[in-house]
Amino acid sequence: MHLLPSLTAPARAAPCAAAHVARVAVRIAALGALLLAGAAAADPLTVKITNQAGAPLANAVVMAIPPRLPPPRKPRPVAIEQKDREFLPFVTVVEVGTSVTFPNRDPLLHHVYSFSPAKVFEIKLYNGDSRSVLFDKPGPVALGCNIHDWMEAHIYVAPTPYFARTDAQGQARLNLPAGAYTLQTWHPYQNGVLPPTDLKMAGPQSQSLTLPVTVPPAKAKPPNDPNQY
Ligand SMILES: [Cu+2]
Repeated sequence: MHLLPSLTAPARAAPCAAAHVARVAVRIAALGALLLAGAAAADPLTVKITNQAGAPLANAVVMAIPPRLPPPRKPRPVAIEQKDREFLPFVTVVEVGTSVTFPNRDPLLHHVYSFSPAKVFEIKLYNGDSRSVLFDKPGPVALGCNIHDWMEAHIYVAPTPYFARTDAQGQARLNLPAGAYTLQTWHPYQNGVLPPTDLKMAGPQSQSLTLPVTVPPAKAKPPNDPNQY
């Protein structure tokens, strides 16, 4: 019996199309206001990371993990280029579920691979565009090239949509809706793991962290020989 009103409701609403349009417009306006309110509620968090010597640490990943993740959205596609026999950029952070392509901009072949538990894959000798690789598990992924031993890059697959990478000044900037988070950091050369810290966002915040790193010696990059590789 209680189904009857909802079944008859559209029939009653139908004759007055103008009123229906107005109601939809009101709903869209309300949704817009809600979205604006949501955007306004996000506050900037600046995290400055230094190494054990007090120098700014670039290429560190900063992640803020809320107790409940927001509804999943379609992550933007990401590309990691190969240019002048190097990967660009050196560190990329993506959300779980992101597809990454590895366009080869060099006039020679590369062979990209990872043996990392978060994603094992290889794209055999190729040139130009690559197929895309889905990163569906969180964690670090170290990239190499089978042909060019010195080529190195890293992807961190983050379990949250809230992340940033530190710039040359060691600063990462995130915009976070008010609430509680666990703050996690990562760097490809970190010497030990920083314990996660609790973060309460209720207005703009900044934090300073020290992440000790051990940078391995750079691998020699031979001069380009067009007759070889
Ligand atoms: Cu290569």
